[in-house]
Amino acid sequence: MRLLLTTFLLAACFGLQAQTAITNVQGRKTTSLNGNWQYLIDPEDFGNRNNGVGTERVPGDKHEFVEFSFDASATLHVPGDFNSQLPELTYYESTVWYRKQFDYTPNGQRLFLVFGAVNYRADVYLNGKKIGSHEGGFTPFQFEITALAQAHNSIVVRVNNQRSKEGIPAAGFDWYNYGGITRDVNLVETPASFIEDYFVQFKKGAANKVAGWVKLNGTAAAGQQVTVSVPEAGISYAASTNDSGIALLEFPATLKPWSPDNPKRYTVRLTTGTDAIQEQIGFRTIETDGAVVLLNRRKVFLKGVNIHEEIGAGKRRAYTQSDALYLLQHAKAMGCNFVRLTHYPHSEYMVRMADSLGVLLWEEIPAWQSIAFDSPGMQLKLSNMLREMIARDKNRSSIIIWSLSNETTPGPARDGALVQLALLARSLDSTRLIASAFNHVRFSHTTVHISDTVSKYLDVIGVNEYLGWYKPWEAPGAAYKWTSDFNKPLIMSEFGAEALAGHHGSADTANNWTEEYQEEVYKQQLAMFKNIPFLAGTCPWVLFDFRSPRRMQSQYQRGWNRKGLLSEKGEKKKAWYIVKRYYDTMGK
Ligand code: GCB
Repeated sequence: MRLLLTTFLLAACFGLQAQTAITNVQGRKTTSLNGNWQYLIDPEDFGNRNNGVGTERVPGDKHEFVEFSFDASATLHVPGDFNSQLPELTYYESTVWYRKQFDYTPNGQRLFLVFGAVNYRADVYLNGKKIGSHEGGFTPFQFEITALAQAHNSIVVRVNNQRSKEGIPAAGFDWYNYGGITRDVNLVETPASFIEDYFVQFKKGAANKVAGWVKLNGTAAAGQQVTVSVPEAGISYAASTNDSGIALLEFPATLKPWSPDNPKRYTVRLTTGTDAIQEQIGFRTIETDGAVVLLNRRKVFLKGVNIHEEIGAGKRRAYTQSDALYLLQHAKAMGCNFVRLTHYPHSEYMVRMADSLGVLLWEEIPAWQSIAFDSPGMQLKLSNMLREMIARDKNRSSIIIWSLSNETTPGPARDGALVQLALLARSLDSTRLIASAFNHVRFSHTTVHISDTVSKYLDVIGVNEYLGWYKPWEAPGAAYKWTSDFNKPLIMSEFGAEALAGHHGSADTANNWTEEYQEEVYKQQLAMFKNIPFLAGTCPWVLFDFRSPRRMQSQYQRGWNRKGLLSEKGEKKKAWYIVKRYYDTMGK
């Protein structure tokens, strides 16, 4: 009874919820729904209130008055943000309705409609009926439409990118709020009983054992045999599913470990009586020992950089495979072996590209600064985002760190929420490191102390500090000392300063936006880093200048955060060479 009531209350509060997307969409039988989608711009969100657009209401008779129609509308490209596609949408933050029609011939398979990401809210209608909603702009979601699909179909999506205090991120954030159906949309066909999800990685700390699970979906999911094979390594392992349709895996394996120097991946095949799927998976271990990060049992220094999911030169969200290549190649060119994907899960192309190029990744949910941790439903929303991120990317060897938040303010509500998230992340994936980026460190002149108590629950502590920019130096960088309450690795997850590329002048005034000032900040930072014995990695803020409407300095910023080591066009600023030299001298 209680369960029924809870289910009812949840449904009443949240309406029809989208499902977590199936894993490895690329490895399935798909029909792409990318391309041109018709649209209606609805700044008042009127079509939502009178509830006619989603259901594609048509006049009942010649006296009924309906004031919308997709039929003669122009189109927006999907995937892609809407802001960069039409000048009138440049700063738009409200509702856009999208419509796509498709034909379908039933063939006995199950059918899923999978969205790679919609920023920020999506209400999805199929053939005039609402099939569910999703909140959160950076993770995939799906609906099973097997019973609803017809010969001719019409999908309508209400996309709304309005900021709100209860959103994640909340009302204010320092990046461009690109709205729209920003990632691929696919129809995925599966057999009645199919491989829904799986986790195949080295067992925590064991480079000679693979462990994980395979989860089947369908009425006959229990008691099925699942075979996992890695042909190149001569591995074939069979297990049976339990009553929940899950087969646990654990088998010895001699596999070359994946690393930035040798991003070796294996074709891994999963087979059941009715389904088969395969993909390229790399295997590596990642651990900490005191303040050291160990990759494949060897100490590694994380030579990182922060990247936003943006192609600045095109003033648009990045969303293609070649965008991913472009962004990661620029990180590699600076000598990086590590990238922090700020401040949200980037597209799946990005993590798969990192797998293939050999780039280690920090991936995080968009719990950025002023999240309303004590508002009802917030924990559930945070947990959903974490689950969806881990569900999508848990087989990617590039990902070594799940991050829970960025620059949130300590206090009972935040602390409780982050501890819950840390426990959840560990329960979903015991193999990776858990981190958070903090900015509340204690400065006492030239001593900096790390004391955020949530660190107890983390493997790696991230600190964002802007000495030389938001906080003036009190002495040269070399005079600073760092101490910590925790014997854990520190990643300097952000530091930097602004400079307009090509603008030169003195190195001693912050607000002249010169390359020389930015360069000097980096020199002082690197001098300081030499004194931090527990430093395990660094991530300058940020690789490219990026768009941020809050940046209104009219000579140098003009809507851009200028902390890039590269301009939005890829021009190297002087500080870029400082970081490059630092990383080159650190060796492998
Ligand atoms: C930060 C934030 C980052 C901002 C950056 C800045 O601390 O984490 O999102 O863009 O500072 O430039 O102010």
